[in-house]
Amino acid sequence: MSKSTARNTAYIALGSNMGDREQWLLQALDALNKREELTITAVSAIYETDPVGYTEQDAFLNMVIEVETTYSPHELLQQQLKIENELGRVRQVQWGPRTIDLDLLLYDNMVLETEQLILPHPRMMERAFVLVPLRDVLTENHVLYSQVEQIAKEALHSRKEGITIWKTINWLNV
Ligand code: PH2
Ligand code: MG
Ligand code: MG
Repeated sequence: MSKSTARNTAYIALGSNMGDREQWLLQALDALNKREELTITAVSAIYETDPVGYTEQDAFLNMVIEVETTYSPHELLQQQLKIENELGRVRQVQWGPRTIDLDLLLYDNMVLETEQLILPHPRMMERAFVLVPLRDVLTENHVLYSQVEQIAKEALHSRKEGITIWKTINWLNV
């Protein structure tokens, strides 16, 4: 099947705070993009962010990507979990250190609540470490765009949230 038949747009947040954090992010991008059913269409900058929730852990690198995919939301979630496992993630402490975390934020404008998956991601609007990179890639016609834009701008410029731009990558060159 040709990748160009992909029709759905999804946004995935990535985070890492163990080992070579950038390598984990890049390996996850690579693993996702290798799949026929998915194409990465936009990549945010990489941000370094203070840990939220469980704060006795190292700083994270966070980013968000936009993908076009023929996977259903649940299929996409399964693929994300598979990649987390392939990249050696061990779940120890809830919200604790992790090599790589992939969270499905948005899938088109879908609103969904099942046992495995809630869309939009239930905590995303409270998490500046998600909204700041999401603002880099979210299309302006998305229903959440102006809200995301406003919260993200405030969070980045106030510097209260401990979020700094760490690196911009050109996805086509990595
Ligand atoms: N992820 C968490 C908990 N806390 N803090 C930051 N800064 N970045 C994260 O990705 C993160 C977190 C649970 O997934
Ligand atoms: Mg997470
Ligand atoms: Mg997760």
